[in-house]
Amino acid sequence: MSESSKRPGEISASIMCADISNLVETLDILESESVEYLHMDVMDGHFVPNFALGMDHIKKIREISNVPMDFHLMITDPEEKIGWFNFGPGDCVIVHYESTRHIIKALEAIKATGAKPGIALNPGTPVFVLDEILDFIDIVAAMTVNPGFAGQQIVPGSIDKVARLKKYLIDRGHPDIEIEVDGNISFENARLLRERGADIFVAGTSSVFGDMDRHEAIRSLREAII
Ligand code: S6P
Ligand code: MG
Repeated sequence: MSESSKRPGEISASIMCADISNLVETLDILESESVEYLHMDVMDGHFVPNFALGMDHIKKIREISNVPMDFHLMITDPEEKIGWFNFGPGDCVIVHYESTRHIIKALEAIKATGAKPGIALNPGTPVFVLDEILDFIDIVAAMTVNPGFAGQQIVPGSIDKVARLKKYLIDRGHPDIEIEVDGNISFENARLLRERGADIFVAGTSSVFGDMDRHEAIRSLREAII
């Protein structure tokens, strides 16, 4: 990637990893540090073997924070559930390629809300599945762990996959599509992924919600993704 074509790296803080007993304080810190997105993991216990962030929880967080939301829907047949949420301009809404037989329908339903549509690829899903949907997306989220849980180790090969994804998007005439990376985005992995073309970094237990002071961790992650 040439330096001139580089967009600023952005942070999407994984709310599933935040300590619920200090949530208001944490949301204030994220806003004061100008974190670009709140990463909202939604899990249905079917597409992934876990549950996360229900509708009431999301609604409450919207009332407390002005930071735009980056929804990661790990749910089966998302096209049937887009209307459950209150998505709008400024938000990103990412659905999994593997979660539906009607992926274009899901992406069109997201677009109609005014949010940016995105597609997530599991570590085992090849980049070429994007061939027919490039005109329908603003973001590709490359999962760097198998979705379902925080605190996992990066899947080997996913750093190289981001380099291949970046080249693929440029070769197909879509350099404008942003690349998000999600899973074990440590300061070091963030730096390596930035070099390979990632734009949006999901910050969980490996960085912003680790042991370091929250402000210091956000600033260190920013330095890694310049
Ligand atoms: C995992 C989920 C992620 C995690 C995040 C956790 O299914 O999609 O967004 O919340 O990756 O980060 P970490 O640093 O604990 O892996
Ligand atoms: Mg996620």
